[in-house]
Amino acid sequence: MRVLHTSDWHLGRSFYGSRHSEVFAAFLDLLGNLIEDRKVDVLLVAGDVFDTVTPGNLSQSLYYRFLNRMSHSCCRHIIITAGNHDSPTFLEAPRALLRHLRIHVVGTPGLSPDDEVVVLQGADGSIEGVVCAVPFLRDRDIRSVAADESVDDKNARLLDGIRKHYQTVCDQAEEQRKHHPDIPLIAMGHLFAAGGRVGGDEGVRDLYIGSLAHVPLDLFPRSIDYLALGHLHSAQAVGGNPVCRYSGSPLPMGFGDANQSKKVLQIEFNGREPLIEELAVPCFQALRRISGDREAILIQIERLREQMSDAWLEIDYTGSVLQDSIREVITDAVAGSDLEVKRIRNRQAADQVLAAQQEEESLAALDVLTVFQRCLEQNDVPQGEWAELEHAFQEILHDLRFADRRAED
Ligand SMILES: [Mn+2]
Repeated sequence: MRVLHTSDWHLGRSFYGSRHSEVFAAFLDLLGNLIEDRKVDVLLVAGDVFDTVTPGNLSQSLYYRFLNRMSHSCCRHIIITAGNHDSPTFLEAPRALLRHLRIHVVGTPGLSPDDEVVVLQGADGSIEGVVCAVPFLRDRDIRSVAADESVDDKNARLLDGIRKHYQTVCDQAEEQRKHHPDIPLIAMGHLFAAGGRVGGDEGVRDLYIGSLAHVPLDLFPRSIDYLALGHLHSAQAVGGNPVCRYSGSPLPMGFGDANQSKKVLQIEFNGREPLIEELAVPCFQALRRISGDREAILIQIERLREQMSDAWLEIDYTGSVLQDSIREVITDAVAGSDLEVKRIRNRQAADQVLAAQQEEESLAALDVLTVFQRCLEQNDVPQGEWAELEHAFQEILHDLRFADRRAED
């Protein structure tokens, strides 16, 4: 049995103000080709299919076109779980219809563990494997709230909730393979496993909100033969365990991970033993980060022009001379080429302005937590209290977001 593991497509994500649906379309074409060429039997998508809880029509159309193509392919099962970016109810809305195409969608943890167990059948109808399709677990899905609990209590309860959830679903899956001891048990998850590396522009803070817990690997039942994770955007085996993997996002999510090689993972099962192969996803849109003083920036742009590059650029001016005109200089330098400047950072100007007059900062350029930290600073809140206040603040943010989602759902 051949399985493909991917996650974090973030369909519809805009890139510094540009929508790049062609890139998403190119990726889904590639994925479809890989599945057909390699005769893949099962596709796992471990969360964050869409970037937002209300994906646009174009993103939805790409998604359904892909699923439609796959329903006519060799791929016998597609299992899609919701990530923290997805609306569980939006994903699940066409569930009954998709099930006829052997596409299983799990948005929220089910009332019964059966709802999260998918039995994989071979072409001849025999049982080939079992999947525990566990979606992103929200705080309130799994944790009972106690009065006056501390942050530590809360985390402990959250971890305990996650542990129990996996245990229940995996027990149910074990029940399915009782008479087939040689078939693999695959579990999915969208969470932050302890030992995972965060890199680039992942929006680390986002990853903590609502699910502060770093989930230790020993929390997962030993019956799992392969753990297919989503949430972190760089592909990796967690904590050196080769069968606990993040596939990572197949597309770069910002200039910060532009140099990472992006992947989808192929897992060939020999009995219960997974044989893993990383399949490279080519770069559909070149991204370049250029930094230096005026001279260095111009030389690098010239070089890219000579290569007829159509890269998107992020430019970081680090020269010691305050250059107000750096934007015009760069605009002139790329004029008439296919290069596209997405972002210019003028460190000198920024530092001076920040030092001189903090009020002049544009609020839009700061993230929410930074603003909150500024408030703590200005109100002389002792440093020792910051961690707990920040935690409480993030919890409120999470709840607000959840309420927004509910409203949108
Ligand atoms: Mn993600």
